[in-house]
Amino acid sequence: MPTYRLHYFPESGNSYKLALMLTLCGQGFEPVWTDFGGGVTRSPEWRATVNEMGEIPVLEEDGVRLTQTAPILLKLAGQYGRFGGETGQEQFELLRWLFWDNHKLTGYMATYRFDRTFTPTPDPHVLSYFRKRLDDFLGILEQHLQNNAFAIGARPTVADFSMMAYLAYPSDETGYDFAVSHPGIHAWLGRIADLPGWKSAYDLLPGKRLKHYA
Ligand SMILES: N[C@@H](CCC(=O)N[C@@H](CS)C(=O)NCC(=O)O)C(=O)O
Repeated sequence: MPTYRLHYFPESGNSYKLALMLTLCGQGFEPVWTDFGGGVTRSPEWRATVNEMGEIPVLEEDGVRLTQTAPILLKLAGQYGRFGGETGQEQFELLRWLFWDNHKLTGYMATYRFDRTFTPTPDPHVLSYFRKRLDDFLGILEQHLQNNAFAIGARPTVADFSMMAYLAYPSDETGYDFAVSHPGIHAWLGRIADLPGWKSAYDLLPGKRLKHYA
């Protein structure tokens, strides 16, 4: 069994993707809380010794540092034989949603939520630009989930964990009440939360929180 250490901060949906995948695969990890709000990941020392890309999360597997959640999720899916694609077509679909998530859904939701909720004076024009883009992306996901139980069909995969992570935080952080605005997304979040062993982000990622302004 490999030993895992996860460098994270609790509000990091990207960290939640990995924490949830490890948990659902029955793997424990040592949580390494990181002072993101204090600027640690911007320091030259952290970038030189932990992640040259200046990003959280970092997953250490038997001391080897891994970054970028999409390839890490795919690697874990292969290692544990769970939540991956089983055919070439499924693997293609899985990658399609992972790329879309990283570029569009997570990319915008993470930035929107951070600015909206965890910064003292967000620029309303910037927030409104992000919100407009997100409304479009969430509409696309809603439409897809009206016809599919999970991202690539009938069973959950790492594409679901990637897309779900930022949407599963409390609505006073995301600024969306999906039960009201996006019933398909709301029902899909419920299906993921019903998976055996599922835990919320703040259950899996303990420690000091960022100041909540919104
Ligand atoms: N594509 C990366 C995104 C990681 C990411 O953006 N992490 C955030 C925190 S959740 C971060 O460290 N941001 C620093 C920055 O954008 O400067 C992944 O999937 O791991």
